[in-house]
Amino acid sequence: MSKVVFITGATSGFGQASARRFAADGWSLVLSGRRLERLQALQDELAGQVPVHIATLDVRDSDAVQKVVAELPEAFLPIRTLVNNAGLALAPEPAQNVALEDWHTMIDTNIKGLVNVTHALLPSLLRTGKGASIINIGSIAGQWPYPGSHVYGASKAFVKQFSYNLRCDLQGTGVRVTDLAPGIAETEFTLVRTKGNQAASDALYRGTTALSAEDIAEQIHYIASLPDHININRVEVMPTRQAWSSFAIDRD
Ligand code: NDP
Ligand code: 8X3
Repeated sequence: MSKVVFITGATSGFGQASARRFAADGWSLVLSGRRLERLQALQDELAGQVPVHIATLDVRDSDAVQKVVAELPEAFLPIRTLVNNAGLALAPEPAQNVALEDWHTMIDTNIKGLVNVTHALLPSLLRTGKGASIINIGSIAGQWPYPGSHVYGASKAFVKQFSYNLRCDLQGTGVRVTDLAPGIAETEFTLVRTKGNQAASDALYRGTTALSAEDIAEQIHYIASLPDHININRVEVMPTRQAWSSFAIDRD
């Protein structure tokens, strides 16, 4: 029987590249996201290779999450790997200038959305048991502070600690949990973060070599494909051309 991966945020970036990577290895795909046309295009692209089930889903809506999971076709059960990838950053500016609504959107998506999907799929992952994986997409922003990261970084710190804590409770079930924390990667992430400012997005990635969506998809597939007895707790991946910076000192 083919292994099944459930990917949130499969309409772009890491999620979309992961769908292609798992398909190349013969996994069956459950692909979700809010943009139906993109899900359909990806299904059209990959359905010749592997079974593909698509579901429009806003992870913030816990009832919708439960419905999508309840309506999974038998052929796509049980789930072996959950890739909790859907997420976003907003308002890369000082905290004191940010609209409360933007903070709420990040909390609702990156924290509550990830929790909604995890809760709904845990029974299926437990049915798989040995070899099952939850791969949570965190960020270097969950480990390292920087200006303009405010709630985004804090939400990814939640992802890290939730991953570790889940591991504790799932001990003995065979279900593995990983916090995969990428650094700068060129996707639609900055376009979303700047609310559609293509010039700002282009400027961020210009003149350097960011990670690609495919780089991270490769990591995700690798983690999911390790022998059952290996759990990678956390991976932090930066491009070679990104590193930390010095402390900021306020001077007279
Ligand atoms: P993209 O913007 O390219 O993709 C984000 C995906 O998340 C889209 O498929 C989008 O789908 C989905 N998404 C956003 N909000 C929701 C929602 N409410 N419900 C369901 N799906 C949602 O960005 P990336 O691929 O770069 O980001 C993927 C993950 O990686 C995020 O969690 C991000 O925080 C994290 N990350 C990104 C880094 C980067 O530099 N790019 C670095 C470190 C971590 P749709 O709009 O169709 O719903
Ligand atoms: C996004 C990566 O470097 O913008 O999670 O914080 S970064």
